[in-house]
Amino acid sequence: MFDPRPLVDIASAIGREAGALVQRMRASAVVSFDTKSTSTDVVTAADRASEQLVRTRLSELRPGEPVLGEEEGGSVVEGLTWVVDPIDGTVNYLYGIPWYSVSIAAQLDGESVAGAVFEPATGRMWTAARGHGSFLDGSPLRVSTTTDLSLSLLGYGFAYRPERRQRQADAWARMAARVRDLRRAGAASLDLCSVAAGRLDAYTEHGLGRWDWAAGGLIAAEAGAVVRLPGSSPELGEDATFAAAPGIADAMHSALVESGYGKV
Ligand code: LIP
Repeated sequence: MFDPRPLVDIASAIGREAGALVQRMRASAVVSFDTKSTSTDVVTAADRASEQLVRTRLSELRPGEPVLGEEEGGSVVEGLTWVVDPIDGTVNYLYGIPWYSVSIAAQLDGESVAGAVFEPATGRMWTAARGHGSFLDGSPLRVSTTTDLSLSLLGYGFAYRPERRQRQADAWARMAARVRDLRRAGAASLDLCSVAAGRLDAYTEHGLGRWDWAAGGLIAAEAGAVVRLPGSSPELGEDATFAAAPGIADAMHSALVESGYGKV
């Protein structure tokens, strides 16, 4: 019987080491950056150094297994693939906002079986192995027991393209009166971990990379969340990621559709 837990140990150890590098680079130098898809989509030298470290360690510990990373690319193949976001929440990192992670997942035929999300700024480690639960620093995680949409806390994000951001903002304006409140924290992996911990009752975002959700989506699912990954909920948008406490998942999904979120 396949046991994914050893893969969590590898992801955690490498994530912690890469996180220490990221933190040293943040502390020792003015963070310079380049841009990618738009002028606000940034990548720093630390992103690149972190991914190179993760790739080097994986080649040592798991020789021959492919890696898909945000900065150097790759692809998901049959069998085992490692999926890496070297810094998730790069804009937060650039501004010195301590809410960013190193996210490493192992996927089997494209489905996450092990994941670790490490917070370099705090040292907190979020983990999950498929079928074995999810944890924060070893303590079990469980989603919230919320059943009232109007008392739910909804996390969300924005696209980099200004024209889509405005359409998304219009949808969020229509959601604002239907939930307790909204939170935009800027790191998808940690938003998904927040759903797992009951710190958010739901989270959704368009346009995430596989590296953004591969570990955090498993952590949320193993904590009892309803998780819908890109391509599984056309009503929310082909590129939508959605995670919610089961008590409000259907009501939140319906409210988002009614707000026009699925058509932004
Ligand atoms: C970020 C996500 C965030 C999203 C940003 C960006 P990155 O990932 O974590 O949720 O809103 O646009 O995609 O680029 O920092 O790895």
